[in-house]
Amino acid sequence: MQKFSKIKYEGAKSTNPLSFKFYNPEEKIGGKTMRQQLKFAMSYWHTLCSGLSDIFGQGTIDKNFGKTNPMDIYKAKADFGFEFMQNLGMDYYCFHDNDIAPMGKNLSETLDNITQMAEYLAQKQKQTGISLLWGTANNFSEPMFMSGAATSPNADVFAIAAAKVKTALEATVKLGGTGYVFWGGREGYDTLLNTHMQLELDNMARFLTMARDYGRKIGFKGDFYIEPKPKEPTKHQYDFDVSTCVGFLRKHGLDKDFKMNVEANHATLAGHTFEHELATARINGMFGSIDANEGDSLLGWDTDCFPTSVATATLCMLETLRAGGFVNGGLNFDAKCRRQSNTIEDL
Ligand code: XLS
Ligand code: NI
Ligand code: NI
Repeated sequence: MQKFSKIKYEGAKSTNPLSFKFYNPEEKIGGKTMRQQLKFAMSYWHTLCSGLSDIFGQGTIDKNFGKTNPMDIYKAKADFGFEFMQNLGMDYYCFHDNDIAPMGKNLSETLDNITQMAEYLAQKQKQTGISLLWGTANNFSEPMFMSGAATSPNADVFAIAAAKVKTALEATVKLGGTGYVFWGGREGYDTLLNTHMQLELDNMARFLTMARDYGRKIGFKGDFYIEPKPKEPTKHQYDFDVSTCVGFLRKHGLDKDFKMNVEANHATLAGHTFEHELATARINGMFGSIDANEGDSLLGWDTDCFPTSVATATLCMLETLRAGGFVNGGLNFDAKCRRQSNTIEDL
């Protein structure tokens, strides 16, 4: 599937579309190389999993990499992904548990697949020197998570979500990840008429506390992150914006272990600028990591476009420098191609 080789810095005058015009990894800016300053990361889900489907149509690109057996498909994704990162000169990646391994017939088989694939990724990291920026668990796609995970009214769902986080944390620790993300896509509600909001928020705090305690117990030294988002898919999400999350974490004594993973398009969905959210995290001592993307001012959802606004990117990097630069965090491209950009070159 791979049709290009290493992408190089060729300068602003280059007409080669597969070259860097301004990103010169070894050039020093503010005492660090651009490579250290920017810490680019590949999102496993968009890059290696998304077939570019939308609610009106099936995918336009096949990401099975010529394989049919489930485990082989996921190994092929990893093989392609690491080659892709090497060609682009990316040093980091981020994943959800479900991105790296196929679902099994039951929960224990699914968790087992994740653990097996983490072994495979560990080998790939060793061969290439590429590291894990952060891991997470997908506790929103499967039907059982229709009313949330940690805030589901069903105790079994809470337990399954916890088991998935446990395994994803173990995989993150095994792979030396410096972050662990919680994005609560369905942790919220659609109507108060059938929602016990206080119980749900307390359950979310219990869930995060257990995850924090377990992570520290198994040797996770990195940062836990909350990734705020006000809506989509749920109408009202509890992790609305950075301010809301800071208040929640302080209330529940989690502010020493948690920081923010700020996503550009989530900021704009909350009615803020990206830099506002980054500055709010910074002044509260919770500047952590960034999901780099952009929205479309005419569309009211998370379009996950690649960032193209030089002005916004500049303000984002200014805030990053003001915060002292990335420590455990980095710039994860939580961004995907449009449906029509369905070739590997587009990627
Ligand atoms: C969705 C989120 C998601 C998180 C990881 O809107 O951005 O992709 O980054 O679960
Ligand atoms: Ni994100
Ligand atoms: Ni998002």
